[in-house]
Amino acid sequence: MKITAARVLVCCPGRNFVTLLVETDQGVTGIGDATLNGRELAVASYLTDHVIPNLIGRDPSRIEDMWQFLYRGSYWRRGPVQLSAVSAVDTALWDIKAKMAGMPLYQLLGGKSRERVLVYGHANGGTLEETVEAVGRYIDMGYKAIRAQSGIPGIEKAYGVARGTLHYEPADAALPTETVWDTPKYLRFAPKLFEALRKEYGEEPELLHDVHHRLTPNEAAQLGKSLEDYRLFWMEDPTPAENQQAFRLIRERTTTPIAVGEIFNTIWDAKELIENQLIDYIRTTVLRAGGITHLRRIADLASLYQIRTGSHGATDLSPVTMGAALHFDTWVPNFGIQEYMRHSDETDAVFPHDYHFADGFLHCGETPGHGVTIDEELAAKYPYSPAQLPVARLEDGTMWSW
Ligand code: CS2
Ligand code: MG
Repeated sequence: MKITAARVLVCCPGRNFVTLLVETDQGVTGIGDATLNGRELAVASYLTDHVIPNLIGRDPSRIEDMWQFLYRGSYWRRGPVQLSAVSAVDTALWDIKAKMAGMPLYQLLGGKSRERVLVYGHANGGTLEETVEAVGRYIDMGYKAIRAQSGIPGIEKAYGVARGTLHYEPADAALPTETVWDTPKYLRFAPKLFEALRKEYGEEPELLHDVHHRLTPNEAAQLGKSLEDYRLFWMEDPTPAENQQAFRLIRERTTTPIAVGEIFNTIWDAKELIENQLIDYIRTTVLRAGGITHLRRIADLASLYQIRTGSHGATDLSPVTMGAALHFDTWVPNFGIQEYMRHSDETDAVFPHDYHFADGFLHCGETPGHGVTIDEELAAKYPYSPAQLPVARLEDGTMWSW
């Protein structure tokens, strides 16, 4: 079996997506997602100019060897651009293998470990009251787990809050929107939000919260402690993880569970966090961390330390990633939860898929492969539109982590 052609499609059905199609001499095509929010064209070029010429004529069934060739074989390795490209190839090759086998992808991984995949949705509001209401709407839709983000008094354009009634889409302008951050205001506000949520909805709904790398380790420990009474499912990205040891300071001072890893690209980014049991959930995804092939290694390492998976699933990961992730989630023994930020109707129409939501869970389909395709004709109607993620500064102008 041989790869005969590969193509990159960039489209913008409501937001930008980069999709890789790998064609074979058996007439089977595999599809992978290569979207890197705000840096889409860098990955498209990495694929088109540097990866695709290497794919032609190779055997697509040699997934592991291809992974090693593209990662180890590349002298300049690691980072989000390379690994998003490698992930797209890997996802497309698993799609091809499963289609050739006539099986849904989870079967090739070892079969089902569960019947359905617990997901969390995104509730947000401009004020505490609006956020409480938004969480109620998610409960009404059947969600068992809900992430709550809120506008914060005195902070303009807080992370995670949608403008108008639209879903939250942070990449909102061709050049980054400037936002302002204030840690003391946030630390005073956050416990009030979760106190109000528990008061309104009781003990049962799982509540999650994303700190989005904004705090120092000590501040993160303060936040974690102040939220302990409200029993969060997790506190996400409490501090940047470049220095993995920083999490020791948080871990030693609070029992609030910690989730990290949506921006990680390899097992090396998570190694110390996992081996020292500094986190509870690892958020690496099929798309950002080397496809199914590498994510499986990360999940296996995590399983030795009773750390569970909680894959990133924001809207900037295309339905192709969601489809592949759901097969992974259906198989992986140490599954925790899957993020599920709903795509817009335009996005869903461009990427027909066989997964579906019911009663707070996503169910992957039984179509051979990962179950997601692309309608190329429709995609062509939505050309690429430049959009970058915002940046954050402190009130005095200092650059901060967004
Ligand atoms: C987030 C994302 O979903 C999450 O947890 O942190 O919204 C993140 O900001 C985007 O994926 C950035 O592209
Ligand atoms: Mg996050």
